[in-house]
Amino acid sequence: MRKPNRLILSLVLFLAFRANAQDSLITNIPARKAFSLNGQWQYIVDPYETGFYDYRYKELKASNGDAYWNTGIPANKSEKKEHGYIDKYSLMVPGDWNHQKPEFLFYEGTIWYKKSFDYHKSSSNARFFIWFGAVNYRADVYLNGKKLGMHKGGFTPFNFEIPASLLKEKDNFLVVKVDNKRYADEVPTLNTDWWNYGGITRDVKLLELPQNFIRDFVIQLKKPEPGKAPSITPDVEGWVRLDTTPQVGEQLTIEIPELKFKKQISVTGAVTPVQFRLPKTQLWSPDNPKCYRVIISSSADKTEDKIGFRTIEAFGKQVLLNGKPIFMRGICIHGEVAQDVRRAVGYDDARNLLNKAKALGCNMVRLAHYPHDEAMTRTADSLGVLVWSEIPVYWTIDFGNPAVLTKAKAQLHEMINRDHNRASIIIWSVGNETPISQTRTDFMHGLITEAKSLDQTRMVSAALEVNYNSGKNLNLVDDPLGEFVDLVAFNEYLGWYGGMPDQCRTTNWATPYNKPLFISETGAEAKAGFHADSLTRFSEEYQEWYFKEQVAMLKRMPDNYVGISPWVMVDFRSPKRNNPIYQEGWNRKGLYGEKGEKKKAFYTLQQYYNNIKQDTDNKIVK
Ligand code: GCB
Repeated sequence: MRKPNRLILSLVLFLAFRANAQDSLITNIPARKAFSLNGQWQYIVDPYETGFYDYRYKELKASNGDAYWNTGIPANKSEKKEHGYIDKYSLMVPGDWNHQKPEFLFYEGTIWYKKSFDYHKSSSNARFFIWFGAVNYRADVYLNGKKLGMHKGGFTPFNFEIPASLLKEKDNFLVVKVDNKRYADEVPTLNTDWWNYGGITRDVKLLELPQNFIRDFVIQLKKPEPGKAPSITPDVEGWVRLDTTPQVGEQLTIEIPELKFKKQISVTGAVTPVQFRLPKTQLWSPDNPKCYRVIISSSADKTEDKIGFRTIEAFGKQVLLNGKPIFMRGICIHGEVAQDVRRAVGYDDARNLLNKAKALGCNMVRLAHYPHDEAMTRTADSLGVLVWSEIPVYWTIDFGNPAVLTKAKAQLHEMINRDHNRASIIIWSVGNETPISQTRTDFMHGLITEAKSLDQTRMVSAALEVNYNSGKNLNLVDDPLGEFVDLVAFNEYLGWYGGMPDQCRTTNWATPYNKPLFISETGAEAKAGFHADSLTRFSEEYQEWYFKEQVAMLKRMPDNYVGISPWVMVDFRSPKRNNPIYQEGWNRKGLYGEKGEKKKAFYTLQQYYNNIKQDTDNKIVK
């Protein structure tokens, strides 16, 4: 047989993971030696955008001394300065601003952050980047009076290159204008059921990299043969992206020391497809979250990651992990630490949240409704928790606006690129409860197609709409998006929104799509510690009854029912929830209260999951 030529091979390889030429994200940051810019930053609150615009509402000129990206220190005692940065006004980075000062609890608007730093370059031939884990929502970044760039999207990483000549040894003046005002044509839009925490909410780092560094790479098990388990010597494929087009003859080396594996690959362009067979390998799964150290090196650069190898697919009515059916015992999680009323960030928060899910008996989490901190997905890898990761295309986005689709796609790219080596992530979700119309379906279909073109090794889904009472006692999940997703997922609140929990006794669920069916939300509110009879809303007894009725109903789910992630793990802040006695600005659907108290319904769900776990021995039992 003739060998396929390299071009054809490359095209085939690119089908599983597409490297997009426009994507500029530098990934795998935790492995990079970087200069941390975390810590105290000085700030100016600027609700009127005074430091950004002149009175005619045009962006100020860089030369304008009143621009807040310029120093506020007067050159002499006569110079008029109406802004400045001092320690008295400081905020911790990373961290939302809302929890740091009482006066910021409900603030939405602009805050200017400023950090001064010295920097000693290790090499005279290096390139420099500033990298942000996330800034909510819009970030305008300036160094020493020069604009480096602007980014929108509150939950994904981004980076800007710093011209080497701009970076000084002493007293660099870094300013970030952070604006978290909500707009109808942004993603998310004006209306969400969570608090819009503002600020530089994740890590900030300065990266010093070689000229032709390794920007991004994918090393994953190949898309599975339909319905088949990977062999014990599984096939890997992916790509490595060098920053610029490399020299002829350049080689890449991929090593997995624990497997005594080493392979050299000739670079074929800025993006080099990678394909090889591993030696005998332990597959990653919740029961055995085995990750291997993978080292990638080029002549100029070297990086490494801890990667788990597994396959995942929707096959007929089932979801197969490493070729075997799994049932997802999930829970939805917001990226919030309720006890401290703040955004979650870093490994301690990630471990605490994921251990709460494990205590419930979960093997899966739905990270709602936006990409969580990278520490979360990395911790999920190491703890063996399956992950649904989502972009904040939530409710009523401006679906008819092509610019909004572009913004949503940008966030989709950043989410997938950051985490495409995480074994824990099995589902990319392109949105939540988007009301059906042709315009919305076209928009969402566009996102699904984009997600699949970037990564064909995972499932793509979204929380779909339900057609209530479409037959006698039958609720049908027949949202037209069902045709395009791999996993048909829906949210239902039978017994909380409309009716009482005993409605579950006569309700049945189905989907016309011959695909696995997942309940991505269900839940009822209860204020922790409030006890009454089970007919009393907001009592722990009501919530417990709700879950008991749900569990009984789940026993009658059709045979394509593959899992559930109830809403929600912990009570969370929401400005929409204003019952003055039970809510006080909190959505109380948590199975844990805001202080971490376990509500009665926690034990109902835990029991359900324990029973499933005991019964599930490589077969699906509801
Ligand atoms: C939903 C949303 C979720 C809300 C929840 C609720 O369907 O997806 O973001 O918080 O319902 O509590 O109403």
